[in-house]
Amino acid sequence: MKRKGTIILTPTPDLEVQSFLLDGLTRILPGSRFFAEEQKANHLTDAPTWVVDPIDGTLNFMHRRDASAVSVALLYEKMPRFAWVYDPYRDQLYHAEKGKGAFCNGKQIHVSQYSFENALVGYGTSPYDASLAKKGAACALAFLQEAGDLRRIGSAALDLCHVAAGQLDIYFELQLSPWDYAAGALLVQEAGGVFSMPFEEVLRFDRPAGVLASNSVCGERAKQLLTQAAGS
Ligand code: LIP
Repeated sequence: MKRKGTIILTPTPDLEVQSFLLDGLTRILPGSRFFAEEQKANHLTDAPTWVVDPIDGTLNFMHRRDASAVSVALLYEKMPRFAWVYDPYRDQLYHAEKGKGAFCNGKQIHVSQYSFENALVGYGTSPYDASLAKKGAACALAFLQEAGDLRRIGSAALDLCHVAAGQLDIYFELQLSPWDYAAGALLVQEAGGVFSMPFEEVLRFDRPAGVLASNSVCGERAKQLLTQAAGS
């Protein structure tokens, strides 16, 4: 259960979608493990593990804004091997398999080639951690001053799909949970982009982390600006 102020952010559909997914995924891969947003205990091992966000963009969903997605990744040895993100409002299914490319409704997708100065930058505000609000806003301002423009969708999974599809050039968020980014990370990588965790030593999918995704042109400048603006 998530709380922001007095609002309880775990609407019933979250739990219902998660239960439906866990039941179906278990039948597809008997014995597989789960690392899911609405599960109480999560522990990532080397075993095949489904990392599931039943409704990414919960606040949008609760306000009937058409920007939420179902995000599922299959990890093996703690790294994503398969990814699926479904946007029900546009009936778009993004999927990727390690080493075999990224696709949207079966059509291969690729990151953009825009330069940093012309980049469209998506970002997340980590709304469940008020202590990150000012730092996140400072990072957004830095990108607004140096890159093309900003967009805030409110679903990290969709933001990462849009980077993979070349509709965003950069995406960052100072703290996200593995179920928000595990599928999107593989989609970005398989679409020719860069997915990194500028504040971690290595890519990790076992606990919340700050994330940065970009096309192949903007990566270094984006990482430099983000780490500088975040004060690390
Ligand atoms: C959300 C992310 C969003 C982020 C929020 C939250 P949720 O996922 O997709 O980008 O800003 O903090 O994590 O909670 O709606 O599944």
